[in-house]
Amino acid sequence: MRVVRPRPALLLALALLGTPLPAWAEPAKTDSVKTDSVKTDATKTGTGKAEGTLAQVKARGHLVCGVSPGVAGFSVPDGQGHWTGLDVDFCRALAAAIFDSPEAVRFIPQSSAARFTALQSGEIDVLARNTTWTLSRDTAAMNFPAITFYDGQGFLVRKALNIGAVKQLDRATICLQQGTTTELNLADWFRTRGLTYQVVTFANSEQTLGAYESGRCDAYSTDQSSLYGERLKTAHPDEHVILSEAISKEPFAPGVRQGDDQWRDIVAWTHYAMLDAEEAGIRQDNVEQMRREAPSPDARRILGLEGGYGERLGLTADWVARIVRHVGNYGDSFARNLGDGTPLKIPRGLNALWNQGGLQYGPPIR
Ligand SMILES: N[C@@H](CCC(=O)N[C@@H](CS)C(=O)NCC(=O)O)C(=O)O
Repeated sequence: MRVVRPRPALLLALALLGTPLPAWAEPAKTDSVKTDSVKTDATKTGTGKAEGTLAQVKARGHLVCGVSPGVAGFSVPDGQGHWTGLDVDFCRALAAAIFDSPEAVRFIPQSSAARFTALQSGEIDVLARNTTWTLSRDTAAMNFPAITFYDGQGFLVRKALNIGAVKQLDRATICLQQGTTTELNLADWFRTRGLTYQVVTFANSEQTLGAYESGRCDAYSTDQSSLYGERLKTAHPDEHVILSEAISKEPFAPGVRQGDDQWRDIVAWTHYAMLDAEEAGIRQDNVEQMRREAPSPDARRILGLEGGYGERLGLTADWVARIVRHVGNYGDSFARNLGDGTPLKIPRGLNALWNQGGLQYGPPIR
């Protein structure tokens, strides 16, 4: 089995210093069972202050958000350094709730391998980076307050290969990104079925896609939501297809440091507020009208006309109105970044609201 595994300089430096690598950063041994276990001693020593993130953010005057360097629909910078995407919107929503400004946020791109260290070290306040919530990441390194996107691992293949099912990739060479859940799921899936494969891993998606396109691999595997954008980046998107099968659960959640309950609540309820606003019919294009016209008791609580729920989070009464005014509800953000009106055209699927056949369910604001 050929395994090519370029190592980022940081990991190399840590290795040279004899520092134990966090397990998510360790090279996967594709010829033996590997779990995504995380060594707590290596990850609980971060210098980031666990307490008082909200106070730190307020004192600084802006939020610092770790995002993916470039995953279409989730976090993409334009030529002027302006970021857009579902993960970006989530951070803008936090900034809107805290500062009444979606611009009061600085985005710091994070590689797959370095993202958790950035959170632990205090470099970022929140990690919103197509990051899968797993038990080992949760217990060792961070907390995952809410699932902002339900995904699964998929495969991009050339149409010419005539492959309709993942099992037809037996003995194939597969390109993927190191430091991800992707390589662990792949090992499980193939092993369980007695199938074999070769894996070639890279430090970022640009290299991974480049290798796939140059014919070095038969398939490119990562989260299905990322593959929508990766396919469009190829020279001839029509020559590639994303297999419909997903081989894993990839619940994306923002990450925060352990030990700061207030910040964890703010991050969780920012997502729930966007869901509850959607469920109550409060959208970016009608939020002012909803605030003027006496809406339902539920909408009055959400919009801060009654109750003072925002203050309980350390925010203001109108925190949800701020979020929806500046960023929109969850459906607004999904439509703008991923939906039918975008080149990606990702179906709402599991990310529809619970009362529309999906899994997105905001607990009540009351
Ligand atoms: N959801 C998976 C994969 C996340 C991930 O890192 N995906 C890659 C592949 S699309 C990525 O974001 N790459 C962007 C880059 O490094 O430029 C995880 O949390 O491990």
